[in-house]
Amino acid sequence: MSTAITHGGPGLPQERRLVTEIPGPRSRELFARRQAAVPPGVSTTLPVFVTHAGGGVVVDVDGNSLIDFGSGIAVTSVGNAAPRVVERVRRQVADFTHTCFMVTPYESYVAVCEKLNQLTPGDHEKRTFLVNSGAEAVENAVKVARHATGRQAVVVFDHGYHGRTLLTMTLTAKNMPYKQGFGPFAPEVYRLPLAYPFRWPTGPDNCAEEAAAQAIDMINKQIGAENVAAVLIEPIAGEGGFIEPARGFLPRIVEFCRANGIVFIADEVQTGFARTGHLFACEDEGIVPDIITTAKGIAGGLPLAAVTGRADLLDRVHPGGLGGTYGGNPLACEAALGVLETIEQDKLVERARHIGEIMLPRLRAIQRGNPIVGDVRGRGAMIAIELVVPGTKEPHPAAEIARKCHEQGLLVLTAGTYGNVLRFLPPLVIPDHLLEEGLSILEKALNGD
Ligand code: PLZ
Repeated sequence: MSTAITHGGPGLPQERRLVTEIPGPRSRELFARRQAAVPPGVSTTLPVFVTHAGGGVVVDVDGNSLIDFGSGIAVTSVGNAAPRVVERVRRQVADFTHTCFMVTPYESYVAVCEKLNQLTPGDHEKRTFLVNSGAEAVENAVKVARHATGRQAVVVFDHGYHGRTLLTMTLTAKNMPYKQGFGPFAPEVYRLPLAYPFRWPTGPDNCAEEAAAQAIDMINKQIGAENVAAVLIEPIAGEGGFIEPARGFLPRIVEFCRANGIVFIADEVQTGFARTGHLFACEDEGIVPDIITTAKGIAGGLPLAAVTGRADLLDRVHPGGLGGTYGGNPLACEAALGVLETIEQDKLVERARHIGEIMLPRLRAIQRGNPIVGDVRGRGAMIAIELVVPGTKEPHPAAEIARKCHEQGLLVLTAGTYGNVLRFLPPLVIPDHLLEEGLSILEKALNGD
């Protein structure tokens, strides 16, 4: 194992380096221990055990340095062990680790909420409260919407992913692996078609209008708009395969919600915090959600999530109706403040756009030469390719291509309702040469080299 490395962060050598096969012998040993101690229900994408990570690389116990196109599923957008995050957390852990904000508060929680109220779309008066995970944020957003409207129904969309708790698993579209055997599910959840341009039956051109018309008709006819507490949607479907709803679809749905007293909730757990080349993906079409849920990229890897929304909705809930022991833990809040400083000072919104400008043209060139690539899509540093059987739209499994990339030291993730999407979520601080090298590895894997 390399002895030069003493800690992670951006100081790690920014290089791909393979010194054993992937996974190497130390990782295989640890994996055997893991198999005996951890149930298989918790799966593993790439079974190398990590010792350090930073910039655009992940270093394993065998001394291999892999290019990171995953960011721990869109979490370490500022990089792993980002200096401002490390420094703030280091200071905080020495001062105090926890009091419970509901017992005796501390300033950093309030500062994070102030920042989110200011930075999320819309200049109306807002409130924020903090929880631990994306699922918890979504679940709480629904609680608030139901409480504020006195209604029960929640509308979600095909290909949506919202979490693994009972309610958020119910809100999630895909059965395997998320729901199979875990029922019964929560009541009053209704799923409608999503404006998925690549797979819309009449083609992409009329997708937005047709999908919106169908959704609105189904709400009116099957649920009754007056029974709907909330419409919940990811502005880009993440786990579902980085599906950007056809332009015009989201504004139409928002307009319908406004006209019918329905709370519009944007789930920006995966898309938030500069990932898409905006601070929040809703900004792309000027969407102002009533409530926005955030997590992942918010705190550089420390567990934190937030519910931000219209003050008149959030203030309705009675004292004590919202909370949790760890929500807005002081370490996570300091990390979030470090993340927000980093995004601003290091201009990571622009950096995300730059990543998209490198990736999209190269992926489109690969698509022109390789008919297995059916679609190239995404924004900023949230980019995907959808694989098909050449000449058709039959899904072609992404896992085998991902495995070839892994063997070559490129960490990529799969996604998609049909498991045929390769998604790329590099840390926003990844150097350009690693992006280029990663794309070359991907190109070879797709070509079967
Ligand atoms: N909403 C839009 O993407 C989490 C799931 C990983 P938690 N996505 C990664 C897995 O297989 O469990 C996600 C999301 C959107 C909600 C969530 C849930 O966030 O922090 O995983 O609870």
